[in-house]
Amino acid sequence: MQRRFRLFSSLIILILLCVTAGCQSQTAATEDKAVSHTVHSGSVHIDITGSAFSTDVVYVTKGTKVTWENKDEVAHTVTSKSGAFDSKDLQTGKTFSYTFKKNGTYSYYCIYHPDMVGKVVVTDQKQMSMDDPSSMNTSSNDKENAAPLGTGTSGEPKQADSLRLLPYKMENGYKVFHLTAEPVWWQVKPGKKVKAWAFNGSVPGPEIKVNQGDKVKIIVKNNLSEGTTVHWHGLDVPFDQDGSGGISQPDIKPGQTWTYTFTVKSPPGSYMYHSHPMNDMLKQEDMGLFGPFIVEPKGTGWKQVHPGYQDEYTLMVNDSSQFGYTINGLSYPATPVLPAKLGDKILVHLINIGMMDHPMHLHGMHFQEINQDGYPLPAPITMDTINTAPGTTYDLSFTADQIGKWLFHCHITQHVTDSNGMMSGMVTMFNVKK
Ligand SMILES: [Cu+2]
Repeated sequence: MQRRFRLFSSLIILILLCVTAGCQSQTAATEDKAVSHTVHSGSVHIDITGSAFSTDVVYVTKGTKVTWENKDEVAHTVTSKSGAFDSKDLQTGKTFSYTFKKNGTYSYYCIYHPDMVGKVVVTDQKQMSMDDPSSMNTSSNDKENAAPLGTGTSGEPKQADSLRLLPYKMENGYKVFHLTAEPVWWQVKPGKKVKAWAFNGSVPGPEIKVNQGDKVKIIVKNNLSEGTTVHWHGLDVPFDQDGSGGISQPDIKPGQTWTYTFTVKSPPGSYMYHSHPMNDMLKQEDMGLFGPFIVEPKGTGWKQVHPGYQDEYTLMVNDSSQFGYTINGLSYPATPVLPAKLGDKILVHLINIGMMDHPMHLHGMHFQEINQDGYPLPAPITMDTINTAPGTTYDLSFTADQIGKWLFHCHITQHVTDSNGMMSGMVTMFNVKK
């Protein structure tokens, strides 16, 4: 009897699954009908940047010359899966061209980064419609690209560490910032797009940079489907501005806004903000609702107060189940390559927003830990590996005294290797040039 019931329930689940799958493919087909693609002739240029090809799929006529240019700091290859062409190692600034003489679909990838994929479709047609069954296999990619991928939504300029700086307006002596919590698609690395809940469309949320002594007003809009708040982690704020849902304030309901007002009293250093609702805190942080909060010295920047700091970078390490092991929401090779000139003094704001310890190790150079949780250490400690703990922030200082591409990565091997054994996850590098 029990066995028959199990068989019966399996059958019901199977039917339900089939029905759901059927619905999904129908929706995709309806959306695809509206999409058509220009077919290029003559020559086409594809950039390689951020460990991705600038165009996933390109449609060309016979005789078209396609040129790829590597604008990344690391070498890539443009390798055809069928063996039709192979650029071999394409160093920074180098190009590779191939003229397509036969109709067909040419898939290609980078041998060092198998997630980097692209396609050239060679056709006689002037316009490719997605109704054409020969091009249907590319539709899911195009559809996902059309989704609002997390790129920052309030005009935040992107910085070298790939974080976005949150702009502000001065109003009655207050620096006024706007944050919106909203669902977005986030690209962790080429080929890995996941759903995220983000501030202003990016994971981490935009970097808030203020000076010690500033009066700030931060207006938070909740465009999520559930209540949220924002907690100013490590900053000294009055109790009613603490942002702990159900303790210092009610959750901000969906569609509502809340204004936080405080004076920045904490010393110059690294802090952060993250959602802190009454319920679902684990889910909200896991989905990406956090960002860095950097306090700069009063009146001027670090560069003036500590003469010699030419470069200032913020790195947030995370191990969320949604994104995997990331630095600034990205997994190697999509993580930023941090530029420096030989002799530069570099300040790194290092923040662990994950659930695990991450011993971050620097190749080639030693750094000094100068602050922890924003406060200066009595004496800086020189090291090359710092074990970062969940919820803790660190300020590191070092001089770029050797030319090279120096890795900075978590030293737990599982956090920097994917299931195929490829380097992935919590890896970034400082590119020190003359
Ligand atoms: Cu780690």
